[in-house]
Parts: sequence; C-alpha cells; structure tokens
Amino acid sequence: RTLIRNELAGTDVILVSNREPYVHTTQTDGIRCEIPAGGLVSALEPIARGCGGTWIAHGSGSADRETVDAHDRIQVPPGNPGYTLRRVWITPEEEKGYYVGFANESLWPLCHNAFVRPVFRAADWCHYRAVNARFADAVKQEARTDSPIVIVQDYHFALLPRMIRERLPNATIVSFWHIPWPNAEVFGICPHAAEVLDGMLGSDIIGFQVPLFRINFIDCVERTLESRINPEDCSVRYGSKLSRVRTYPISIAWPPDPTGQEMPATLSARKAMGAKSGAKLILAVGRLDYTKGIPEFLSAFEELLVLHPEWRGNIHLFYVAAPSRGEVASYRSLHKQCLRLSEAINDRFGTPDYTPLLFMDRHVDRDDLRHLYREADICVVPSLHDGMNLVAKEFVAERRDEQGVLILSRFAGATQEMPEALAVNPFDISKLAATLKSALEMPPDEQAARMRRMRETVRSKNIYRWAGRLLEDAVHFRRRNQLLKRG
Ligand code: ADQ
Repeated sequence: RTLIRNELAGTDVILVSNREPYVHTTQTDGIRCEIPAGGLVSALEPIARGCGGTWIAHGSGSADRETVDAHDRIQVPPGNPGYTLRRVWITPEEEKGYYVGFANESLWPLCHNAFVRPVFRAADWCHYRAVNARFADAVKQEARTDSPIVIVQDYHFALLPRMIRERLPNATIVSFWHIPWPNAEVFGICPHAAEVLDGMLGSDIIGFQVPLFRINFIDCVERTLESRINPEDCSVRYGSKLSRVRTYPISIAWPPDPTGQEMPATLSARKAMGAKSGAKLILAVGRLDYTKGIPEFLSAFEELLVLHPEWRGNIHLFYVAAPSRGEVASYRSLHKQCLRLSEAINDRFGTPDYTPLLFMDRHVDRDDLRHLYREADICVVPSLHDGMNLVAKEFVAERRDEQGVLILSRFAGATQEMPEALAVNPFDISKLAATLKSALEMPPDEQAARMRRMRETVRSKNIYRWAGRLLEDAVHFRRRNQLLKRG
C-alpha cells in the first residue's frame, strides 16, 4: 500500500470500469448506497481508496440519478470520501446493445468454455463502439494532465484503449482482462476479432490473470494482425506501438478486513437450516451465472446423497447465489433450473427434521458472508471456467482456525495458485460427488496442513501486491515513454 501511495503521489490516475463501485438503490427508508456483488469491485475498491483519483463507470441502476441532476461526479465512499466517481449515462437502447448484447451475449460466452453459444448482432457491435467512445471522451474530460495513467477494466472496454490513445497520445494505458482469453480457433469466430485486438493494443500494458490467457492472446494477435511478437519479454509491436502482455493474478485484501470494523453477522447457515450438532456444512457462493457450475454441483450433491445414505441428515448445503444479468434469457432460465433442482433434492431427501439444501438466491452483506465462510466445513467453487475466482481466496482468508476444505475447479485461475485445494472437473459429476465425500472425511491435521499453505499464498499474493505490480509496471512504462519523447 505504501508502494502504491509513493509511486502514485501527484500522478493523475483514472480507473475505468463498467460497474460502479457503489450502487444507489431505492429502499422503503430512502436511497441506500451499497457495494454490489462482483469480483471486480471487491478487488479494485481498496486500490481506489488507497490512491485517490477518479473512477469512471456506467451509472447503472443509480436510483440517485434524479437527485444528482446534472452532477455526474460524486465523492465516494459515502461518509468518508477518498476519490471521485464520475458516472457516464447511457440510454436503455445503448445498454441493451453494449452491455447485454456485445459484452454479455458475445464476448462473455466467447471467452468462457461453458459451451454457451455466443450471439453476434450488428446493432450490438455499433452500440459497443459508441459507448466505448463515450467513455473515451469522459477519460479525456477527467484527465488533469496530458499524460494520466489510465487503468481500463475488462471485456466491456476492448476498444477503449485505442480510443483513449487517439485522444490522449501521451497517456499510459493499462488494460486488465478479468476473464479468460480463448484460444485462437475460438476467438476467430468473432466477426470483429481484428478490431477487438486493435482496440486492446492501444494499451501500453495488457494484463491477464494466468499465463495461458496471455499465451492465447499473443497467439490471436499473431494470427490476426500484421505485428511483431517478441516472445522473450512477451511484447507486441503493432504499427509504431509497443504493448507488453503480462500476468497479474488478482487477489483480495489481506487482512481481509483492513479497517478491523466488523459488524455482527445476522445470518447463520446452521441456524437457517436447523442443523443438528456435528452435522457438516457445505457452502457455495457466487453470481448466478452459467459459468459457475451451479447445476453441476447441485447434481453432485444429489448423487452423494443417493450413493451414501449414511450422510443423509448429517450434511447441509448452503448455496448463496446472487442473481446476475437478469436481462439475458440464458441467465433467467439458469435461475429457474437451479430453483427446480434444489426443490427436487429437498423433496427427495428432506424430512420434517432435515433440510438438505438451502438455495439462497440473493446478495448477502459482506459481514454475513465472512461469517458463512467461517461456519462452513467445506467451500465449493465448481466453476466451468473462471478467470480467477475470488470466493476461493475469501474462504481461505477467513480461516484463521486453519480448518475447512476448499474444493476448487481445475478450470478456475485460482487453482494454479492453490494446488493444496481439492481440484475437480465440474463436468464430471460422479468424480465431483466422490471428491465431496473425501472432503467430508478429511482429517483435521490434513485440513490444517493444506489450509496453512493456501493462507500463506493469499496473504503474500494479496490485492495490494496485484495493484503494486500493475502500477509499478505502469510507472516504469511511463518513464520510458517520457525518456523516448525527450529523445
Ligand atoms: P466474478 O465472475 O464476479 O468476477 P468472483 O471472482 O468469484 O467472480 O467474484 C465474486 C465476488 O462477488 C466475490 O467477492 C464474492 O464474495 C461476491 N459475491 C458473490 N456472490 C455473492 C452473494 N450472493 N452475496 C454477496 N457477495 C457475493 C470476475 C471474473 C473472476 C475474477 C474476478 C476478479 O469472472 O474470474 O476472479 O472478476 O478479477
């Protein structure tokens, strides 16, 4: 944190993301301001607080829009302002094309091996381009100097780096891609492949979660654009522009609550499910997304209860799934499917004294979530494909008692950092059920040995290190550009 502060003292820093770090929602007692669920915000919020600057985001779902009139800028966090939030307003039609359409129905399924077919509509692409240009204008307006450091987040803004470069040629632009990058064969089906790559190569630094995504990206550039690749330092020269392609595995704050101000939890899974003493609690947390392997894990839980009747009455599954992207049809049908599966499992194995599973389809407060992580015997992350997955790291961070078992998908970036977790292929339901059984039977000393090592990883490779490395590289690149300019 000190490193970040020192490196950035007096530097004009602008963060850009689709999602706002604070969402204003209308409640019965007025407008409430809360942090939305999602890895990106969880990861960047501590950085924005730490270094100040400006965060530009889409003013999505801002119930305070009427109250702020024409004031696009507000100081956040509420009550203890540390940085400026600049909202960019877009029309419902633009939101449908840019966000629902090209970002979430084209790029999201294109980048995840979940076998959901991407849809490409010409109108969505036009809106995506137009909204990226609107954000580029906002960056230009917010820049206090002609050479800011701009940090662009994620697949909503593939075209933005090039557009910022056209408006602010001396800016240092870093893009971080939070989700996987597909191999060249898959990426090649995107009708706008060349434009997407050209847009991203407006960046000085392009960051990915793990080496495989970086390798895939470089391979896509090599096959699609006239460019020169230097495999030694993973750089791409495209036209006169040099871009470095790096990996920065994202993480969480350590200690998990740097303020130390923990509110008492109001939610207990054991209480909610009437668990008898000694019963085991399995926890899963995530957005309701088809990449997160929710039906797959529900089926594995059912298989365990079928094959091992001795566990009936002695295990409970608490699934906390925050509804997400309800505008997209596939997300709505997934939601229904999960509710149906949960109900069927409870009908089949539940008794008046035993609730096998509680599927909680809502967002829960951070303090409640932390309590759930500490209450669980097992935390399961069954993603079909995931850039990193912060839930896995949050669970580990909460286990000061060094107990608890993490079951982690082989296809989540986090698995590369935590080989001590029980790795699973979530497409293989029977193996998933068998791994669950091993987790239920793991002796406490083995749990402690694994947990100790995972905690050391999350402690040392925390979000401050992620941001520190990313910003250090940005500052380095900026100095290099300034020297080259001076000749
Ligand atoms: P996500 O796909 O959103 O992030 P993830 O990394 O698991 O996935 O982050 C989810 C975050 O939302 C966690 O901080 C979790 O605690 C929170 N959350 C989930 N469900 C919740 C609920 N019901 N109530 C409250 N909070 C909830 C994307 C990529 C990931 C990558 C991150 C960060 O898809 O692969 O790890 O960005 O780069």
